[in-house]
Amino acid sequence: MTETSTQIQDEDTVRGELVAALREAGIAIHQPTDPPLFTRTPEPAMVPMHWRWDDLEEFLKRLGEVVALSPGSARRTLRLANPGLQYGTTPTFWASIQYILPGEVATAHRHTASAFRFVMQGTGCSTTVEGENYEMNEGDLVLTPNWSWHDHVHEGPEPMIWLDVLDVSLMRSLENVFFDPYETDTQPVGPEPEKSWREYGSGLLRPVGPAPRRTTNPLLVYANEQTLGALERAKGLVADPADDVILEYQDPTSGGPVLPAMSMKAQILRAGFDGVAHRHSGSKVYWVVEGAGTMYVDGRRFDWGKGDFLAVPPWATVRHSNPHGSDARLFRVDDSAVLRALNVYHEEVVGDGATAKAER
Ligand code: GTQ
Ligand code: FE2
Repeated sequence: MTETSTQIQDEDTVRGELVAALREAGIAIHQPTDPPLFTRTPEPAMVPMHWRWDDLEEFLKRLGEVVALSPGSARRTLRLANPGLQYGTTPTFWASIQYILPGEVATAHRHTASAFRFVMQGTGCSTTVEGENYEMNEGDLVLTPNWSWHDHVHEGPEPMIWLDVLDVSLMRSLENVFFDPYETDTQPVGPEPEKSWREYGSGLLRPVGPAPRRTTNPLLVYANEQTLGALERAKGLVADPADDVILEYQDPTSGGPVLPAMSMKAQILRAGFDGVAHRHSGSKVYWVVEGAGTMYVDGRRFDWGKGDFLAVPPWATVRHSNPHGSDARLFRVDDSAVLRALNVYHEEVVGDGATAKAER
């Protein structure tokens, strides 16, 4: 053995003893075998995913036959699980598809995770949020802000299907999951139906009085027809090179995101649109409301159609195209709101012509 290798061996032994002593004391030091803590750019465990409507619809029917909604049980849902993660659809969200049959009641409870419902199919179900009752019509976005009591009652003739997204992955990583069941199956409905919508739903006019200084969004429902109208108007603006026609649902009192950790967008990719590649901080989930198209995620190709879901990992490069003859419409939720609140949101165009679209 040469002198150098003896020294190294001694160093390894001494270092090993130190590491063991430190571990006993609840202390770590960087080890050459550790995975890097500071990667130059994010290296997400989350993987891009595509769930096709044909498969989901089949599973929903089977779920309806096999899983009963017994009183006190939570919800009947298909959870979109990301195989790269131990939990959730993205590091921030669990997206689920809820299936409720005529006559069923999804009983009242509240939790620290904020949630929303985006109605996919059906009619005749309503949700009550803190005593305000809202019909759930196709294309409506209905909020369940954190810690608000909520229950869903289905009085329509057909099964009802909607997308639920909760920021429960984030709550879980912060270890701030709280949950309360309500004392009865449903909560009483107050004297002013759809109160928040009657007060704030126009987005243009509001109840009189001093400007509200609020930290929470007072509006609980975003009706489909208003979204469609807004998108139609936005078609007259200059197209976004990456996203074509895109609008964010807003808190009408602040212009901020609809929920603290969730930014929702409505988007149209017009027939023939071919976007530039871009990426931004944070993860997102898409639902295809209408039409078909192609999404390239870090070079992987996903040909999507009506009813499909896609999940995009943080910082993945996305390129949209719609090579078809009719417009496609997407609903999306992303966690840019969290990253903006922490001043770490960044977005950029990727590849040729990647210039100053960056925002810090
Ligand atoms: O409808 O309240 O998909 O509490 C997951 C948790 C839906 C709900 C989910 C929930 C709900
Ligand atoms: Fe809930």
